[in-house]
Amino acid sequence: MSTVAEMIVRALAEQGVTSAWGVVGDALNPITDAIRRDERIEWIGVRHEEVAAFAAGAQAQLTGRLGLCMGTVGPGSIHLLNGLYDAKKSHAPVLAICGQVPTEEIGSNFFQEVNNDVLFSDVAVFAHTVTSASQMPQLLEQAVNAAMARHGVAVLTVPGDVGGLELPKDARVPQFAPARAESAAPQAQIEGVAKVLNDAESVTLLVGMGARDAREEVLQLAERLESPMVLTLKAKEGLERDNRFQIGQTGLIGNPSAAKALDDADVVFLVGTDFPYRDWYPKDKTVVQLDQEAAHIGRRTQVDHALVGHVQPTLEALLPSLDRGRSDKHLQKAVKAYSSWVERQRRLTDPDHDTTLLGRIRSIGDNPDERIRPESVAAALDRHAASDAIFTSDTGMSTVWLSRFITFSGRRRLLGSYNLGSMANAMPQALGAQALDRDRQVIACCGDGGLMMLLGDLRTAVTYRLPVTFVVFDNGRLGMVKLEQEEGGLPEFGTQLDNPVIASVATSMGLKGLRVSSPDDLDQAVQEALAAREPVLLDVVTNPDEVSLPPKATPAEAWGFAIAKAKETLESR
Ligand SMILES: Cc1ncc(C[n+]2csc(CCOP(=O)(O)OP(=O)(O)O)c2C)c(N)n1
Repeated sequence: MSTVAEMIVRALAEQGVTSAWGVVGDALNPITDAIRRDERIEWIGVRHEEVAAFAAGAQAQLTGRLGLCMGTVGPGSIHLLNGLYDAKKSHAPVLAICGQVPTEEIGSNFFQEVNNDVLFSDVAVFAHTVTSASQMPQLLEQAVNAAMARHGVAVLTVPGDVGGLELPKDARVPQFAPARAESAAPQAQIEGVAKVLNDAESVTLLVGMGARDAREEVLQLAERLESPMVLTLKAKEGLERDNRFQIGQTGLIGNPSAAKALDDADVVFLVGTDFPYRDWYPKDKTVVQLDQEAAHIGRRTQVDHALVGHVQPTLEALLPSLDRGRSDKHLQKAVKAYSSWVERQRRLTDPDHDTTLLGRIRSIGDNPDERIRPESVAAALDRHAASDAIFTSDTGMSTVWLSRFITFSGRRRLLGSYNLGSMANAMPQALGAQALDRDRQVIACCGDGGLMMLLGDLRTAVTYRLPVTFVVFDNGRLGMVKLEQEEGGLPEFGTQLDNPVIASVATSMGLKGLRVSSPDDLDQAVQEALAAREPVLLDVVTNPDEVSLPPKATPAEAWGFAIAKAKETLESR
């Protein structure tokens, strides 16, 4: 005889789930007890359920397998929401098992009762409540199949009295659907696109994470077309290394050579990307888009020629039809511009070098020379991190520094809240990554604002022996908002953070806490933090005035920045 809860846990363990993240509580008791007895899934009890959902989403993104998180009745489940939205928008298959009031009370506005099927209806591809044992295993199968096939969130709500119900004697063993086969776009589409590409003088590729498993084909495409390749942030991992065609990112975090290469091309070829920023697509180009989802075609910019299929088999079918022997002028121009931008960036990490306009504007305020530049922190991490390190970055300026200074050579991986754009993601995602493999180096690049939002779960790293390196860009600010305000010509308001000494907080929470505030000590501190084989928090006091201007700042933004600085200076006098 087995129960609903036991069936769920057994089936999930057999599906490859290795961790369950959540906070225990009444309605979940039969399920968490089944986890305890089964022993194949590690229970990781967090301090806030949002952390559970972010961690499960991180695991799903890194492995392609199902992530699992749990929240108990009402508020415990509501707390999952933000992390589940991140999973949804990152296309991560995650199952959330939520508690519910006893079945006889459902609908009576009982204590803590929330209608989960309605609550999760926007975030989930499947959200249903199990009210009897006879619905199993069908509801579980549908939930897992929906999450896996539609790369999204499934929510299974289990009232307290249902988890412990015995299954009927003839209950089936759950069976999950195999993955869908990858298919190429139709031949007629491929032939049409081959002609467009062969006729074009210059082609620039914008490549997203949909192409991550097609590295060889994408490189061959760039070679055949002599095309510069702009990578989205999410495509950096896997595609940046050993790639002479790549010219970094575009968009707010990007670099001017990427935007220019897109502007200069006759044809822009979007490969496996849903890059959302409309303003950063070039105008009046012939646009080709390859995506496995027909619904993604043309939703960011007008598209002239569509290829609907998976990237790898479609490019494999397209490549033989592309002419060889094209001029490499367009490629060389873009690569040269990119290399000189990289060199200028590298000089920014040199503390003695600040001759830029930005540096001069900054010096209107106060003398920043003694403070650590965040760029230098990212550059030091890049130098000393392992070639297979997993990086996570918080929404905020740390994502900018990471995208510009951390290179994704070797087998490094990268996670962030790059589609939802939630703060506080880096720490929980790092916990999720580390629980998959405690021997692999995991580095969380956290904003001080982001870290403090879910601070309690630093302790989870200690409790579960997750030796993450948390690096805090401690600028005492909501830095990205400060930048937005200044670009809009507003004086800085509401962005200052009255932080405690974050390293000391970490120490009292049982982590190794290190604090560094002088540029001279930075490199040594980064090495020491990365060498620790325990949870460590490196609190780097960085210069809050260090901002990054977008690669194509409009005159209005540049003026706004100058005016804001002048206002702040006058007001401080
Ligand atoms: C949950 C959430 N709240 C608010 C925002 C808006 N927001 C985006 S970045 C940011 C500031 C981030 O500050 P911090 O974590 O200190 O990083 P910094 O930009 O200073 O590096 C804010 C408030 C958000 N994206 N997510």
